[in-house]
Amino acid sequence: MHMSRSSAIRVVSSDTMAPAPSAPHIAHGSAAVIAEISAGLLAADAQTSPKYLYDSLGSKLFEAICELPEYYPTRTEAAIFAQHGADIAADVGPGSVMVDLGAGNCAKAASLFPLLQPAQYVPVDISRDFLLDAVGRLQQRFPHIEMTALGLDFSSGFELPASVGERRRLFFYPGSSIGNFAPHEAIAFLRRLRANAGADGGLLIGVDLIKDSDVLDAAYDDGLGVTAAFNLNMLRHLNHLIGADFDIGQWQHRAFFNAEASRIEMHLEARVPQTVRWPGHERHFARGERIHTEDSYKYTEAGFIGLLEQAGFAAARVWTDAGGWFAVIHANVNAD
Ligand code: AVI
Repeated sequence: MHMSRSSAIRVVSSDTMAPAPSAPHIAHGSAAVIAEISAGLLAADAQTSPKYLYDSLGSKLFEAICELPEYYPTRTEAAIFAQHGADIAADVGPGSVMVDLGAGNCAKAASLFPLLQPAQYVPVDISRDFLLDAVGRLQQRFPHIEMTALGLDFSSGFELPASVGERRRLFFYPGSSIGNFAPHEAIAFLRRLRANAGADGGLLIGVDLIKDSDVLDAAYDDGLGVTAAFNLNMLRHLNHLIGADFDIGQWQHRAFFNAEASRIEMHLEARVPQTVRWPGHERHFARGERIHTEDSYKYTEAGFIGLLEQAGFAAARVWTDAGGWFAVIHANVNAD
């Protein structure tokens, strides 16, 4: 692996979000995006992929969610890193190639650089421009760490390019984002990481744990209504992408813990009967009918370790907070 004090930041591929508000009936999404969204909206139980929560306003609303008193995952995970950082770093070891999945502003990983001491940092995010800004600033603070930014959607499969060092790859996937995959999808995703990690690779991941449903419900339906705005903003984004005429005032946010499925479900519910139109299609929604917009799965420690094992990881170490609300897990590739 090449290392230099003034290593250039490489951007290997790009993908951009399309956030600006637009008039209904003008579609700005690609044909594939329009087809995917249309199929979900026309299904008997209407649903959309949670990735459409994240246009530029949606990303800002998610940042605001992370500041809410009710939304415990971000601060609980940060507290685990603050309390157990040295122990985690000893388990991981210095000199890894740290591949940060969904890096955003790279702040979480950067706060761990002094402890984890990676040789190379590889932030991956769908939002290339945002990433470039963040990595540019970071490279100045940490000139001895080689940085290679990857602008790509890693959720739908990826191969790491040759510019990413092959020895000791550490996938860093904090924030319990793994919970936004259904368990079978999570296993498939973890298997892809395993395949890209090499024989001496590993994974450092944040996982949200099952807890009292009142705590979970409040985290996804906060008093200030920020999560409601985050969810409703998806309709604005869909109007832009497929040229639909969703009237946001006619919809309301619903979020609740489904204990049987061990997941928070987020939905948008029609306040009144209405027909939504977009080029070539229309869909009638009865009052109270819902669009399922996101799931956020919650695990037991043992349940998640079982998932890791099925995906080809072994020797997991787990750190949790005193309340057992959240877990940070380090697992190595099972080389057997
Ligand atoms: C990004 N992801 C881990 C968040 C979660 O908790 O599932 C997304 C979110 N949805 C509503 N609030 C936060």
